[in-house]
Amino acid sequence: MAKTALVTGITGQDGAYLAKLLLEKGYTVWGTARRAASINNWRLVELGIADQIKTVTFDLLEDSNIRRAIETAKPDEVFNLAAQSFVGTSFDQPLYTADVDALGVTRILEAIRSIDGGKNIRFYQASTSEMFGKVQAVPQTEDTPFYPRSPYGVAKLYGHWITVNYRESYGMHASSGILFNHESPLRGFEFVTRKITLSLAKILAGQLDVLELGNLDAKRDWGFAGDYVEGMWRMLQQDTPDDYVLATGETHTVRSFVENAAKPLGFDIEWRGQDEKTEGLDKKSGKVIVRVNPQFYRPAEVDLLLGSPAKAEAKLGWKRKVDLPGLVAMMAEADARRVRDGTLRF
Ligand code: NDP
Ligand code: GDR
Repeated sequence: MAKTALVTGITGQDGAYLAKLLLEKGYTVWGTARRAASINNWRLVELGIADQIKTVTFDLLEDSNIRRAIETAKPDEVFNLAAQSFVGTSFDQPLYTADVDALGVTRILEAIRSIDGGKNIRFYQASTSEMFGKVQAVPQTEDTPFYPRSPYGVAKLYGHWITVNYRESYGMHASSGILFNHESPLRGFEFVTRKITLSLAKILAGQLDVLELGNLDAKRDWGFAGDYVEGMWRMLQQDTPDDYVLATGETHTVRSFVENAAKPLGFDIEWRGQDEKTEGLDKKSGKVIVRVNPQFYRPAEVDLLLGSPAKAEAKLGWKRKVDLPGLVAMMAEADARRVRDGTLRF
């Protein structure tokens, strides 16, 4: 029988890709959207699925609307992707971030538990490699101790453990995906990969002079969001709930992401200076097109993330398909086309 899913945060990057996947699998898909003057559904429009989603108004801060959303959608599976997801903002809004990313998870789990003791609804929590923070082992696995380095990471750690706790306390089918960074042409503009590809496209079109960045030496394990939503879905199809790392097993610096994104656009970057004096010169035009601005440094940084997807590969049969050069090319080309054609959506 066709299943029904409720996806919180469906207007975000992962929500849009997951909704597309679930529709392809024949699910009825309900998505939650925050009340706003106009719904921010550009990603669903870009994927051509906006009119196939049933929407319900919802905020993770409000207990009663969470219960109503679940009673209305009657889901077999709930994917909790909604979050204040920007690490930088969590330093400015730590209490809000905790309310949404930590307590919000408990609100959903309680709402699910209040229906038949939570036995008939499967739950996915969007946990994160930010929980590893100051890493205690390389590569990071499901067994690596956590040491979060931001209010976001701390809040997500609560969300992770409350999911484990409801699984163990009440026998709920609750799983947590510890996902490393995953990107796409639908990534939010404030995240570093999309900031890089969009800014370089604008520089190419003469709409921007310089791309300003923070820490160029941070290392991340970047994959493609389209691959990662497949892993989320697979977690909920298992007989037994569990926690899984999804990662590529490779790590790269922000600096090398810039170099890789610049190449297909015809730029050739040479780095000069150090730390906050670093500049990236385009050898062809002789112009500085990248500059460090300490405004984008974080009070505490996560220097290195590198995940091991071994458990997900063995137990879920999951494997990422897109590698870093493929991801960078996909994003750089999409942004160059949007800027050229004037089809950039917000
Ligand atoms: P996005 O920032 O693209 O999307 C976040 C979604 O959450 C949006 O739909 C947003 O709605 C919604 N949202 C924000 N605040 C609230 C709230 N108070 N109540 C209800 N909805 C809210 O994130 P991603 O798609 O990239 O990530 C999905 C999830 O996975 C997040 O939980 C993130 O923390 C986590 N994660 C992401 C990783 C990544 O690399 N992308 C890696 C690991 C974990 P609106 O459109 O109204 O703003
Ligand atoms: P992250 O992603 O914090 O890993 O969280 P982000 O792209 O914001 O930063 C990655 C690294 O790049 C460095 N950096 C910059 N970052 C931004 N945003 N802007 C800049 O100008 C800049 N310059 C350098 C950062 O310091 C950092 O080291 C993402 C989010 O999707 C989380 O929700 C998710 O949980 C984690 O990935 C896994």
